[in-house]
Amino acid sequence: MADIKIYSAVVCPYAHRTRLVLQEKGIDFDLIEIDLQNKPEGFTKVSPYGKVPAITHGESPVWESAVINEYLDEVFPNPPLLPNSPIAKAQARIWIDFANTRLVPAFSTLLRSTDSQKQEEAKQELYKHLEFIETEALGKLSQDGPYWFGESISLVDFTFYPWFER
Ligand SMILES: N[C@@H](CCC(=O)N[C@@H](CS)C(=O)NCC(=O)O)C(=O)O
Repeated sequence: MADIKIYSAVVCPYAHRTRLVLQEKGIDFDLIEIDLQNKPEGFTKVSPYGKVPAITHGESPVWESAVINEYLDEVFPNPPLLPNSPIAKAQARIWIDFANTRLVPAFSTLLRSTDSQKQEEAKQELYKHLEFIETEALGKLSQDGPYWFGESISLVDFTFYPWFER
């Protein structure tokens, strides 16, 4: 039995973020697939918001994909997935926050809205965020390689990837 358990759902892009980080670090883990329509009894003990992903490390639960991923990076430092310097680390966190508070909400609104006027507004909002990424991130930070910060893959790549893939 692995020390790390991840509670995941095959359809969930947030859970994919954490699964990607576990794979990248080569961490041994047990995967527990959660049926989100029929959550198992006691699930809120490991995931108080009732959402995936959540992990347990030994007996300790951690939830929220961005928090889990930073936790894993601290506890399993190789390969490191955040830059070293405080300013670069702050930049990484700004982009992770951008994904969570801007890109993903715009994406979800576009996906879910049934009204054509609302769809159009959501599309414009999503375009605005994508253009911002293109100029402020890809145009400035990514020039030395294929990843967000150039040569090395980071938590920022794993944060955005499930939405870019979709
Ligand atoms: N902010 C959370 C979002 C997680 C989330 O929304 N997960 C969805 C599945 S993709 C979920 O578990 N939904 C079940 C529910 O809300 O009951 C994170 O980053 O981990």
